[in-house]
Order: sequence, then structure tokens, then C-alpha cells
Amino acid sequence: MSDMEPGVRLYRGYFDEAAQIALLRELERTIARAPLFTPTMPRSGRPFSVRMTNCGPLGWVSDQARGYRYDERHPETGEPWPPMPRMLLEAWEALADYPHPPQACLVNFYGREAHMGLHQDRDEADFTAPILSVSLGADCRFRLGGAKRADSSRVFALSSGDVLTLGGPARLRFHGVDRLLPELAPKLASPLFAEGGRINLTLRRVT
Ligand code: MD3
Ligand code: FE
Repeated sequence: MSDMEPGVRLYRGYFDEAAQIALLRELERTIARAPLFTPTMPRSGRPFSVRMTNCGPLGWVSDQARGYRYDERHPETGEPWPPMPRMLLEAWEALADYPHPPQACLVNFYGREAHMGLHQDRDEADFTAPILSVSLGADCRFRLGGAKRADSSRVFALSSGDVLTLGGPARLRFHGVDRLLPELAPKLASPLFAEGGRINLTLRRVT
């Protein structure tokens, strides 16, 4: 697999349909233990359109008072995050080319109207580790920019089962999700997708 741009590797269909279904079963258990919550922006308190939860030792959270950060506990239940599914740890071992396991898996749930504005991922103390992203459910229009917000960007679709790794020179590139694409493919049978939608998982080193 070659880099589609320096540090950017896209593994289309890395998880086949059976693996996607198995992963969804794991995520149903994750979300039963650590319910999706709606993060809010630092300062403004504006809610994200994406709902989130986490698994693994640390989870990414955000609220008006304390801003973006990693926390060992769910912001609403106060419970530790559930463990990371083995399938995800195996994907990290196979693809991340990094000698330590991921410390956080952020679970982003996009309903039909959700999006994520252009941003950098810089709440981690270590940028030498890659980020590994897994997409499930509806396709989305993903935007990959450059090192500066004003740099030109390219768009491509991320589909269910795709894995993207971002490392080295790509680790701090701006990126976002413009919107979900209309669902043509048969929906993955999961109560999580009863009304359509998309899940993205990002595995990260934090400290
Ligand atoms: C490119 N999530 O959670 S994953 C995020 O689809 C996030 O939910 C998006 O951006 C989503 O922070 C995109 C793909 C991704 C993740 C991290 C990156 C692309 C990236 C870091 C640097 C460059
Ligand atoms: Fe991001």
C-alpha cells in the first residue's frame, strides 16, 4: 500500500461486510455502557452536530467550561470508558507501524444532518504516533486540507469498511467531514443505523 499523499494511507474495504457487522455488534455494547453524548464548544458552548463516545483508557471530551481534553471517565455517567474491541487493536497492530497500543478510540456518530468543520487534531501530547480512522455506515464527503487552514483541500468519499491512517507529515493536516452522502447501499442491520447515519472511529496515542 503506497501513500496517497505523504503520510496518508487509505485502505478501501479493509473491513469486509462480516467484519463491519462484528464491529457494529461491539460498538452496540460500547454505546450501551458509554452512551453517546453531545459535546459542546469551548467558550461558546455551541453543541457539536456529531454525537460521541469513547472506548479505551482515555476518551476525548469537550464542554464550554473546560474545553477540549482527554479524560478517563464519561462526562455524564462518570464511569471509566469500556475497553477497546480487539478487532480495533488488531487493525492498529497491522497498520499503524507504531510500537505501542492506542490509548483512545473516539467514536463519532453522524446523523443525516451532522458534519465536522475543518480542524486539526492537536489535543494529543504526542504527534509522532499516527491516527487510524475506521468508517462504518453511510458514505461521507471527507475533506483533507493542508498544514494551514487556508491551504487548498481535496475531497474524497469515505465508505463503510474503509480505514485511513494519518501519520508523519499528515498528522497535523486540517480535515473535516462536509456531509453524509445519500445512502444507496443496503444499510448495515444495526439499531445504531435505524435512521441511517455514519460512525467513525479514531484510534490515537494521547500522552
Ligand atoms: C487527517 N473525525 O474525530 S476521520 C476527528 O470522519 C475527525 O469523524 C473525522 O476528524 C470523522 O477528529 C475524520 C479521518 C481523519 C482523522 C484524523 C486526521 C483524518 C485526519 C488527522 C490528520 C489529518
Ligand atoms: Fe479530526
